[in-house]
Amino acid sequence: MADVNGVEPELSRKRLRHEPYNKVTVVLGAQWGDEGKGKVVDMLAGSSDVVCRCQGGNNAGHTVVTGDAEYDFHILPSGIINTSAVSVIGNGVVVHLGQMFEEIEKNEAKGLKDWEKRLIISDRSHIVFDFHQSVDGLQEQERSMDNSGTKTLGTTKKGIGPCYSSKAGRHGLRMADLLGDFSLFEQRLRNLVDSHKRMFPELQVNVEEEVSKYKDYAERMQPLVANTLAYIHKCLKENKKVLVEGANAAMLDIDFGTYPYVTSSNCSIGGVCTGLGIAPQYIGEVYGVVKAYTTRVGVGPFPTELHDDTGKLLQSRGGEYGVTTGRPRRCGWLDAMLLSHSNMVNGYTAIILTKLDILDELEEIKIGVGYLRKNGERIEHFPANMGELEDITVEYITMPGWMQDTAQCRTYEELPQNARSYVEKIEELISVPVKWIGVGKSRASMITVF
Ligand code: 2SA
Ligand code: GDP
Ligand code: MG
Repeated sequence: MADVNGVEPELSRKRLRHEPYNKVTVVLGAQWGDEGKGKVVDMLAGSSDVVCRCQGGNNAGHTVVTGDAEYDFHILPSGIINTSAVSVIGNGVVVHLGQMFEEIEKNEAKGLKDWEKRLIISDRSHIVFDFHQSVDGLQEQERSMDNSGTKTLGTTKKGIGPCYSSKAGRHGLRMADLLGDFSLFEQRLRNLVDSHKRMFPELQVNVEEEVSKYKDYAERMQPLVANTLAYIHKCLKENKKVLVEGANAAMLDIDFGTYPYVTSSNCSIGGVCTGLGIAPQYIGEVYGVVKAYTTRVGVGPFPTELHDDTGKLLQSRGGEYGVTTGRPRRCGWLDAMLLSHSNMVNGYTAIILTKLDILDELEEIKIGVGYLRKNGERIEHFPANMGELEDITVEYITMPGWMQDTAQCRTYEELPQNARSYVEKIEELISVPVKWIGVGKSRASMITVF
């Protein structure tokens, strides 16, 4: 029977079944972080209308080098310097407000302008309090005294784990609470402090100071907070280009990373859906950012780690120091077992290979291609058990280096033959094409392969 408008049900249903709107492009770290996501996002932000962060907090450190300045972003999306794109901090992100404002001021001094006109923060995002950061430090101290073998995790002490614990424990506070009835916010804040004090009696918190600080933040945040879910969907319907910037990386993912040596969010593709409210049918390109070797900052197993001069060379040539904490990053060879695992989780449509130039001086380059148990038995997939991972022997292939400066190369053909063979070997090992290759920090130092 026709409906009130005289439309037959079948026709009416057909109208409701629309093609997905415009699709979202996603940039994800494929290893243990610091692959160069900031630089990649800056490159893609130029042709994007919206750039979003979906998870993590200011533990992340994303570097963007423009012609005249070097920016480091922690909580702000790396697209914020692009004046034609709106930056969104999604519901899956945890935000320390004081440190966010500090980051904004620091970047204003470097030339960031009019950010308030193009920054939107989700009303569902959770607040990281100072006491979450103190608890992060206390938990690390406890772990260092633990005799069960975990040692410390080497967190950034930005309160990420404790804040996500509050979220999962359902007593966390969100931006929507801050902008709602303040007396209710104050009461919940006091309760949250009390519950943390019960867990950590040595925790010092000046609650009165906190309350008055947040009263001030409530006013400052009013114009910045919005329903980002509705905003993103409106943008997609209007055919706008939405880019998502993953923070941390697949091997730090709370489910698929090297647990417990991970961060507390889903840094993989699932975190894009839950951390922004983007359904899988709207996900388009998924770019995996792969550093041409491997680094890890913090504690935890690292099968292809180098403890020799080559490791030191990668660290010094690559400038491998944490952007948030300044800690030296551990360095090692590229690991195809790890990348295959990461690709299974994220389904990369293409790889962006960064820092190829850092390998320029090496006579030989190795790639880890298999894991063997001590008895010689082959391990087919990346192990879940950290004891097992710590005990494996890595099987390598060795490729000849190119011993030439690649920093000036701007086309794939200009790369030395051995560098191209290295790239093609990576494509073959993980069965994903390499779309861009980074040969330097600057915006210009990116080769488009296809
Ligand atoms: P947390 O603070 O709870 O998220 O730490 C848990 C683990 O996650 C690692 N982690 C990182 N790894 C690489 N890069 C990160 N960002 C900074 C950077 C790190 C820095 O860009 O360099 O400056 O040290 C990052 N954030 C968290 C962390 O090392 C723990 O292993
Ligand atoms: P992110 O966390 O993934 O954004 O990466 P980080 O910013 O923490 O670390 C990457 C570092 O490598 C930064 O200092 C970048 O400027 C630098 N970088 C990115 N791509 C390249 C590249 O292709 N070559 C070189 N030499 N440096 C790069
Ligand atoms: Mg980083």
